[in-house]
Amino acid sequence: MTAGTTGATPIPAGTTADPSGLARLAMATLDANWEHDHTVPSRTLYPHQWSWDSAFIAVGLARSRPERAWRELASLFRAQWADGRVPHIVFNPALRVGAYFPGPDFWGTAGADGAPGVATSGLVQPPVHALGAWLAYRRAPGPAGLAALRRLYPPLVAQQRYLADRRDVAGDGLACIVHPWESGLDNSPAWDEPMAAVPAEAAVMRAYRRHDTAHADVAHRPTDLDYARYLAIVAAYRDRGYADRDLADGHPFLVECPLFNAAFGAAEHVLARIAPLVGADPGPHRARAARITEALLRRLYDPATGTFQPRDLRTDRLVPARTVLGLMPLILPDLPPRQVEGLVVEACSERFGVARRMDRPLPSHDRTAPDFEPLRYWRGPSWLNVAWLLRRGLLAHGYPELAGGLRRSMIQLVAGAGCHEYFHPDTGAGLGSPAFGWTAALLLDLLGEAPTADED
Ligand code: 2M8
Repeated sequence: MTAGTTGATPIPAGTTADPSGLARLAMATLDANWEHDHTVPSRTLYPHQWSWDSAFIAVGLARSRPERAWRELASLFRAQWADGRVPHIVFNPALRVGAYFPGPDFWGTAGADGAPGVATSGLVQPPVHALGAWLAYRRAPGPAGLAALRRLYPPLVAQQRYLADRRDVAGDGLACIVHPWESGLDNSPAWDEPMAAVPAEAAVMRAYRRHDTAHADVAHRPTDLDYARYLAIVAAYRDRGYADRDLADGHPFLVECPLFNAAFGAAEHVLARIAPLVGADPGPHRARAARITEALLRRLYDPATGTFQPRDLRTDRLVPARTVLGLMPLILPDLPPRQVEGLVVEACSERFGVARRMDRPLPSHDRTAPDFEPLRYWRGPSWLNVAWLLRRGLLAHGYPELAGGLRRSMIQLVAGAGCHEYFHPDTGAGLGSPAFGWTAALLLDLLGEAPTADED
């Protein structure tokens, strides 16, 4: 172990502990993943454009190559559907069939009402794009950024309108997700209960060739049974033409997710800040933001645990798993003090280990849970995007020292292992793709700010 330059905690031996060396590594990763108008999350595992990846990546690009940050968001929003949904994958037509599974053939979105001219998936991902655009502008202010914000504002508003009008299946003010992929935390233990009710058999996967397991360790990825269910849910949505009418009648997966809805609310807060810059009225955004926070408190807060839990709309019950998803409402600036305190207690507990001096990185699932799996994707490993969001929440609510602890632990992970997709939550070993877009981008963002930076 060598002494680190980023604070008192040691940086594990590995790639480099030098911030300028780390920044160079991150920029080289982003450059290598740049593909004509967007950044691929990974050349091997995810060679197309992914929605929430692009939002995180734009924040890092704004620190290094601002012109690309705006192109990244513009290319994603060019694939927005007429109903306002921003697809979770935009397929690159230049890639061979089989470069990713499930590919455009399986999604079959071409004939769906309001689908764009390019091949996309029909799902969405957490709406962190307004936040991404706002932070990109803050990192690279100026006329080009302002012009880009002006162009992005209407599609960002349409994205919110889609979620509010078409995805509020329970009519309670929250948006529901119709597939675990929409949460971004695909195989989180949070989805075990709702997924168990989806009829499917692992053997179905014999008819397909999974692309992910050719590039990543099988033991680190979702199982065949998970995949069989993922495909069954896509097929159910596809068969209704990706229409959201009457979803409550039989769609196999309907969940209100705390991260997704925290992003939904945070987007309205951010749009209220963007609105005056582009000549729009911030008032409606403020009102919507307040309604979303109120709905989150009413529907997803569990006073017994002091944290937020997803609600399975098929059973109308809160899911018991205590995953990192439950901490995400901390990004809402108007979260009341009682819930803020509850979430900080949860974050600092043995389950997640946030501290001024963190001895282990933030896990994606409760470390003390029997189903905690340190190697399997979203069931334990540490991911930079959720840690970065949590850090923002801690800064927003006046916990700069805890935010500083998270920042150091994130930088240490990359210093020790490189720009990996995710990391072993005990050893910090790099897992998944070794050259991952949002890891590089968010690292650049962290390196670009003072350790005790205020929330912006
Ligand atoms: C992962 O999800 C995709 C499906 O969307 C996959 O496993 O193939 C998730 O980590 C998701 O959050 C991420 O956006 C995507 C691309 O990085 O990969």
